[in-house]
Amino acid sequence: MLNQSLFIKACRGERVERAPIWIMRQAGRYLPEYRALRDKYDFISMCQTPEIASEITLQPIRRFGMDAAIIFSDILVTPQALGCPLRFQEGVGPIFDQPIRSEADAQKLNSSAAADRLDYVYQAIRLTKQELGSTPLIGFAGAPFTVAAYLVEGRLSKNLHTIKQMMYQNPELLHTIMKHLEDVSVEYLNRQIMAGADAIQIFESWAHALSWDQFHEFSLPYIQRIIRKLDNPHKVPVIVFARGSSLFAPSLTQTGANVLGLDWNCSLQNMRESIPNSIALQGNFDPHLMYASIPTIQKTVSQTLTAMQKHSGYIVNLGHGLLPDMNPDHVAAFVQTVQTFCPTGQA
Ligand code: 1CP
Repeated sequence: MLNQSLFIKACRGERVERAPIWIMRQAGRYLPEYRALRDKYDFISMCQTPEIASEITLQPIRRFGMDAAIIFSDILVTPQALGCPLRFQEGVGPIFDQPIRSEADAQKLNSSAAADRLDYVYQAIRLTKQELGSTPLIGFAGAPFTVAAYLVEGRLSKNLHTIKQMMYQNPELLHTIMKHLEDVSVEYLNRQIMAGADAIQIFESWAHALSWDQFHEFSLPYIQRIIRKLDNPHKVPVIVFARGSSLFAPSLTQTGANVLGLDWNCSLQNMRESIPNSIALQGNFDPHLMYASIPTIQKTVSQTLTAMQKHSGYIVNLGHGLLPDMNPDHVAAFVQTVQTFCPTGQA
């Protein structure tokens, strides 16, 4: 356990010399060293080969020295472990050729021993921990609704037409599917913690597509139950990231999460004032800031850090992930500005 690292201390709301930083999708296609590996292997093979997954996890840490690493994998490995064939198509993204849309489809989901089929992730965590030294490693899973969105739609869908239809026409079926995802996620996260993950993050990347009532029926209780059922002997911090956090953050404080990951729509300061200090905050720069000039990045980051310096429990991140066409030099400037930040008057 890396209790004294900046990141873990900030997750616990303890005072730190400076805010720690890591970035969603820090391992990925914007890095030439990732693309070099990707030219040789398909995405799923990279996830399923512990040595490669570990190497990709370490790439951004070597290049930029972020204050935490996140294990290279994908949220869609859980339905794959439930028996749903998954493939990634260039230019399209993840595809389930047999989406789950009926009771008969749902009966094929097999959650017993599903977490065992994800052993390659635990192995990747063990390997990565040996290399990381004092940098903490984050494990993760998708929240059941976000994962179900891909599993029911079959592929990335902008308006979630099919799963929303299911919500109104056959909500019991959706709950059945999501219950399988809940069960495998609990076991999967427990096993990641056992393998050495120092923190875990639950991604509810599609929460913003839900109405208030739908969020409280199809998202919140699942996240709540997953966190409650974790067997977390060393109390590794639990981060919940939701797009739509600007609306749903007050409810998300009821999940038992130690940290809330905020999207870029909300004011960090307003959130800090309304969310109890026992919960740390993570975020929430607009990812597109990476397209700005380096001086603009430096100025924007410094302004936020200045405004947040009186608060403990703050972890710098983007409000969503890095995109493939982002310039690594701008990412470097972002990380460096955070790590060398010196508030005015305290130089
Ligand atoms: O072609 C390639 O090389 C694959 C691109 C890629 C990468 C690098 C995908 C496909 N997934 C990942 C890695 C990944 N995905 C990580 C690794 C760790 C890191 O952050 O560095 C993580 C945590 C994820 C999680 C993930 N996958 C989410 C939740 C976070 C988010 O971005 O909202 C989601 C929704 C996915 C699904 C997914 N995986 C990949 C794609 C193209 C998609 C669809 C994305 C979309 O719907 O827009």
